[in-house]
Amino acid sequence: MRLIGISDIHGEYEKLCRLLENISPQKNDTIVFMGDYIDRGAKSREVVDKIISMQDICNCVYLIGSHEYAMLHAPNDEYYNYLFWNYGGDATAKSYGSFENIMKVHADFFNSLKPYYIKDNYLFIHAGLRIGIPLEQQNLVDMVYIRSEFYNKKHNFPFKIIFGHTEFDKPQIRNDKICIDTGCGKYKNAPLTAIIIENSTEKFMNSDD
Ligand SMILES: [Mn+2]
Repeated sequence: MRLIGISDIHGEYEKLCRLLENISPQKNDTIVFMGDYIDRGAKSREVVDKIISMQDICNCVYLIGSHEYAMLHAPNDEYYNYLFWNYGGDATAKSYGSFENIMKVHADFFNSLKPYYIKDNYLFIHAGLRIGIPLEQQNLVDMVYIRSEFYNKKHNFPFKIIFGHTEFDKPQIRNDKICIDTGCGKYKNAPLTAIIIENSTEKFMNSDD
């Protein structure tokens, strides 16, 4: 029984497939997909189809990322419309044939994404939490967009927080949090990294392993 986190795939279907092959998920494993499935890379639609299909193999949880948040709000909000089209959304529209097709094809998926997932003493989330505010009062925009105000400070939530959103050249491991975004989709040769938790031990695997 492994608890696995994967974040920030960004349309990089081949890297996702290689990483999943390396992980070789089994029936009792749980994979928490931590958002930013779309944008930048060429195969957003294939990425979403692939992660949905993983439900046939193991337990899957799907969280919302900043790029899904921007896509969902783009039609009715000028600011998120700007963010979507200026941070790789053109690749997603192309992958689905058009912007409108994204929700025609995968509305059930995009409307079902969760803000976070708690298992044992771990909390998985796309970007982080606003420190000093109780979990139940957190704002979704913070949970998908927050950066240094979260990752540069110690928090006292009763969880180790596994997050992505801000890319580093390797996983960032602190006592209270771990970032696993290694720049997949943003940099050509950057790998996609997973955290694998088994028997209270945290390991990392990536698409180049
Ligand atoms: Mn991202």
